[in-house]
Amino acid sequence: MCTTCGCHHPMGSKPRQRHMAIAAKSTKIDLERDVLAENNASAARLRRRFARAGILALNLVSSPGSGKTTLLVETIKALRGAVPLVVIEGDQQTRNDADRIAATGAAVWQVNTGQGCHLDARMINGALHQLSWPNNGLLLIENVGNLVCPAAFDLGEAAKVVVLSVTEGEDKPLKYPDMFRAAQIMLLNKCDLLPHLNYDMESAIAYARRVNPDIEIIVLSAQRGDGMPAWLAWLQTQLQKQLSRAPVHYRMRQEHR
Ligand SMILES: Nc1nc2c(ncn2[C@@H]2O[C@H](COP(=O)(O)OP(=O)(O)O)[C@@H](O)[C@H]2O)c(=O)[nH]1
Ligand SMILES: [Mg+2]
Repeated sequence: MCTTCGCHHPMGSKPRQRHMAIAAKSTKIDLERDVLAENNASAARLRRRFARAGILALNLVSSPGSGKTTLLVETIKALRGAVPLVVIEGDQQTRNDADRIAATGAAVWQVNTGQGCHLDARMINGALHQLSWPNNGLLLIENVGNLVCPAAFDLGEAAKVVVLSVTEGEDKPLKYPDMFRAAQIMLLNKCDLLPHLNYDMESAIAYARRVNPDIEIIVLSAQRGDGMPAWLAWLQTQLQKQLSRAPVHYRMRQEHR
């Protein structure tokens, strides 16, 4: 008898091989389920701690090069002194992005994932041991550049912010729907390049709304500054919402600052 699935097909027979393949596949699915369940539990713990401290955690996701770090640098410059904030940078290798953030004066911790294609909640927890918690402020997380795996991994964030640049083509929301479904807002970046491209912005927006009818959308240029006021206003609204969920003693501290 087959010890894996309990069938009585002879060794080496086609049905036996088919059963073995199914058994191997289900082991893989179980393992993935376990990894995600463990991550979800850690993320839920982080989310509760962020809520208690009035921290708005945002998880920035995109393909490599869409402008996440540029956006973070410009956001930090705009918020300097007004909102406590820290940054966690995720990349497979190098400290390049952390150095760009550190040059603004903001506190930052770089996580190198090596072979890993995404950040997970355990990495965020580890990074937070290296940073002071930005109570009543912002935790900005730049995920590894990749429109696939980061969609599945909750980091305890209040929202995923997907950055799509106009040089990537209109159809990315249709090709990578999980990411656009998981995001609360899409920032359509590099709009300064539109005059040089044959890019159909209406289609890009329609595709994003087809996979996620509730997604909020801001067209911007992190480099030139277009759309930045709308993005900063969105951040302020989210900060207020997060703060209104925090316990009263945190809110009072914020009001008396
Ligand atoms: N034209 C233009 N280039 C941009 C804009 N934002 C970022 N870039 C450029 O795009 C490249 C990748 O940006 P980066 O912020 O490193 O992207 P990341 O990999 O998503 O962090 C850099 O050369 C940036 O200068 C933008 O709004 N307009
Ligand atoms: Mg970057």
